[in-house]
Amino acid sequence: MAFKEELAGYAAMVDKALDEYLPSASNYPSLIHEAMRYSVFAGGKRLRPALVLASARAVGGGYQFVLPAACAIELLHTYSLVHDDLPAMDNDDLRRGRPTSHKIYGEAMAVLVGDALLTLAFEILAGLSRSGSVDTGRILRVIHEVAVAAGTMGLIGGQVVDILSSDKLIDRQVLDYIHSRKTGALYKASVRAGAMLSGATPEQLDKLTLYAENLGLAFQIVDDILDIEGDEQKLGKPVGSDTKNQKATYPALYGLAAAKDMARQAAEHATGALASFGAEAGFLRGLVGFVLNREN
Ligand code: GRG
Repeated sequence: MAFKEELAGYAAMVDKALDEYLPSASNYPSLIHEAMRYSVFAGGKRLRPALVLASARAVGGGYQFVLPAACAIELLHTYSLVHDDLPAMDNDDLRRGRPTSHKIYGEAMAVLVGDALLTLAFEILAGLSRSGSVDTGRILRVIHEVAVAAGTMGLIGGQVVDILSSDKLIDRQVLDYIHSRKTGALYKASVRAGAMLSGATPEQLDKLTLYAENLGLAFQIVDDILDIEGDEQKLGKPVGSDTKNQKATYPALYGLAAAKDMARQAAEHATGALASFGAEAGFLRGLVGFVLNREN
C-alpha cells in the first residue's frame, strides 16, 4: 500500500477511537468537552499515533493492543499545542489553520482543555489493563515512559529551556536540547510504547529508539526550514536570504543549505536504524521520506 494511504488508514483508525474516548459534547459540562473535541479534531497529521501503531507492526504486534496508547499520545500532543498557543507562552492566534483554543473558548477554558487532555491520556493508558490481554508490567513501563517524556526531562523541560532562551543567542547544544525534548521526546515515547506493549526485544527497542531520535531531528530541522521559507515567501524575499535575524533554528545557525544536508543525514540515520527489520517496517521507512519532503 502506498505510504499516504497507509497514513490515512492509521489516522482514520485513531480518529474513530479518539471519538469514542472523548466525552461527547452532550455530557455536562458541555463546553469543556466541545473545546477538547475542537482541538483534537482540528486536522493534525496523527504522526505520533501512527508511529505507535507502525512500531507495533514492525515487531509483529497487533494494532488492537496499542491503539489506546496511540490515542493517549495524540491527546498529550494536543494538550501541549493548546498550552503552547496560550498568551502566556507563544500567544498564537492560529493552529492547524484554525483559531486557537483560547481564541474561541477563552484562556481559562484553554488551560483546562490542556489539563483535561493530559489527564485523559493517562486515564486511557491505565485503562489498558482492563482488557486483561496486555501484560500489566508492560503497561506500567509504558505509563512511566510516557510520563517521563511529558515531564520536566522531556516536553516540559524543552519548553522551559525554549522560553528561557528567547531573545538570546543559543548554541547547537541548547538547540539540540530544546528540540530533542519538544519534538524528540514524544516521537521516542511513541515508538517505544508501541514496541514495548508488543513485546519487542531490547535490541529491537534500541534500534527503534535510534530511528525515532533521528526522525524527530529531521522533522524539527524541516520544520525550521519550512518556517523560514514560509516567512520569506510572505515577505516577498528570496528564499534563504534571511537566516540572520531569525530566532535560533538550524538554518539560522548553519545556513539553509547546511540545514537541508543535516535533515537528509538524520533521515539516512533513521532509515539505517531499521536495516535489520523486514517488510513490516515499511511504513516506518516511508515516514522518513514523508517527514523530509513534507510541505506543512
Ligand atoms: C506546553 C508543555 C508544553 C509544551 C509545548 C509541543 C510544544 C511544547 C510546542 C509546540 C511548538 C512546537 C514547534 C513544538 C515542536 C513540536 C512540533 C513541531 C509540533 C507540531 O507537530 P505536528 O506538525 O502537529 O505533528 P500536527 O498539527 O500535525 O499534530
